Amino acid sequence: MYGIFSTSTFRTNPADDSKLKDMMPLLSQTFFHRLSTLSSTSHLASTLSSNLKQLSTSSDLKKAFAEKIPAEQARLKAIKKAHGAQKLGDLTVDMALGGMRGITGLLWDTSLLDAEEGIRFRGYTIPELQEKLPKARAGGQPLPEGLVWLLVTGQLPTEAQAKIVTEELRSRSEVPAYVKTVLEALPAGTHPMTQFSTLILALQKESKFAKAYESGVHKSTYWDSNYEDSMDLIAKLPQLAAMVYRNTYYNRKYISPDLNLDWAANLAHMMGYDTMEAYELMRLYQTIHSDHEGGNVSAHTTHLVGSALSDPYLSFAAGMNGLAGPLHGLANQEVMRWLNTLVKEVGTTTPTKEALRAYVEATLAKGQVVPGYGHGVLRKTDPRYTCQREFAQKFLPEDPMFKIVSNLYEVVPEVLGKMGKIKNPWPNVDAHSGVLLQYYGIKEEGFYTVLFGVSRALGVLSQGIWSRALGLPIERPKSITCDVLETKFGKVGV
Ligand code: NMX
Ligand code: MLT
Repeated sequence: MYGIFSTSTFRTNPADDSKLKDMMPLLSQTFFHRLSTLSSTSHLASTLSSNLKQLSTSSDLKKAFAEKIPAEQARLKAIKKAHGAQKLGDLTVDMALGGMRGITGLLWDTSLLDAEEGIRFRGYTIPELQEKLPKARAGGQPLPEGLVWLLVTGQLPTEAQAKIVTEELRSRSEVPAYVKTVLEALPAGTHPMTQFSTLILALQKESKFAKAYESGVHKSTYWDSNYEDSMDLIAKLPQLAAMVYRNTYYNRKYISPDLNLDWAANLAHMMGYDTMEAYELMRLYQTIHSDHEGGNVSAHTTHLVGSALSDPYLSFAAGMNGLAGPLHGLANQEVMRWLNTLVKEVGTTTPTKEALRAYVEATLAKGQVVPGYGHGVLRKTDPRYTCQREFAQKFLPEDPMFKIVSNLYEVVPEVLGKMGKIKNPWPNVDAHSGVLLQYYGIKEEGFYTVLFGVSRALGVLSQGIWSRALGLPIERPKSITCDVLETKFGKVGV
């Protein structure tokens, strides 16, 4: 048998397909109505190209994507021709020495971050996505599959189109048997993110992009095998993640996929969590962590490595190694460790605000960061924090850990602000996610970043196929030495 679990129960129902075709004109009309209402209420019009706004009635994601390519290629060419010599900003030495902060140097179409407002995915805010993307349950959380359609095509999907992505991912989800061998060969104590990244790399032998390149395909077709790899990888990631989870914390007692479930619910299921609320949380979690424009470490790394025409497995694994850093995605693990230590040290799950303040101050006094606070671009509370807070207010308002997180929101910004150097004292996405997970029983914080990583694939791989379709070049910024700086601007006494 190929694969770890039998997937023979899964079949696409051909009757469903023909029903969908019949429904398409009606669904298209509804979608067009939704889109036109929306473009007057958001700045969608300015962020989507005219090509991407054209309605697609395609019942196939790859076809819908392919239809868009020629016009987007032409658009980029025209932008380069007309505006190529325009300036995007002035570069200072501080910027070069300060982690390239404030330097605009990347094209990233799937999302855009505003310092005050937060993230927009193809022009839509998180509350807009919660309202407009198809859902598994009425009034519930968005299906990440609908987000994939949006990120790849630039258009909100119909219910039917989101379902098509669910089916496409199911059909690609089988994980080769050797993956389990690789996983179980890793020494006990290997961090879940290292396991996750290793499994992604192990799958690289499946790369259709690498094979196509080796066989000498024309560069105008790179997007095709890149799409195949990206969708194969997105489809398999829930199972890889769940295997890492069960390998690390549950004695290798793996749980087979339930191929009747959607992509995110199946992840919760394979981890061992089968309640409606756990499914809903996973759908929300996987939606909101997916993309945060191009400059964050995981996105930029995936993009950089991909620019060398390394295939999606190689480039995404590299991105995951960046996500595993404590100033980036590992912060969700660090937040939960920090909260657990807080409860242990103060000796109660209902600490006063004074006790919280003292704990935050003690953290800073030790020369450590307060995890979950601050951001490289955002200058307000992260809307991803806010929507998780709303979820908590609805489903776990009395949870002691949620109450601690709420009280910290009232204490930490003031303490951090007093340091005088932090540019954003407000909470980011990681300040909240662990509290929701622990409430539903997922208490193993060492695994949290893997969940972030599964979601991040949706954004960075969607952008990746566009990068290949647009023929974006290999990245190669210029670096500089201290000697050059001193020669150029003068030696400074120390
Ligand atoms: N606690 C303590 N000090 C902080 C914090 C914080 N949460 N955030 C920033 N600072 C310090 C920072 O270390 C720097 O100090 P120094 O000059 O001594 O090096 C100073 O404030 C100025 O930093 P900023 O320019 O405000 O922030 P920067 O853009 O350099 O870094 C982060 C952004 C996110 C790396 C930083 O805010 C941080 O370390 N936060 C805590 C870790 C975290 O939550 N990371 C998750 C980010 C979101 N994600 O998912 O990736
Ligand atoms: C992210 O989601 O990637 C983080 O918020 C970090 C960032 O945007 O710099």
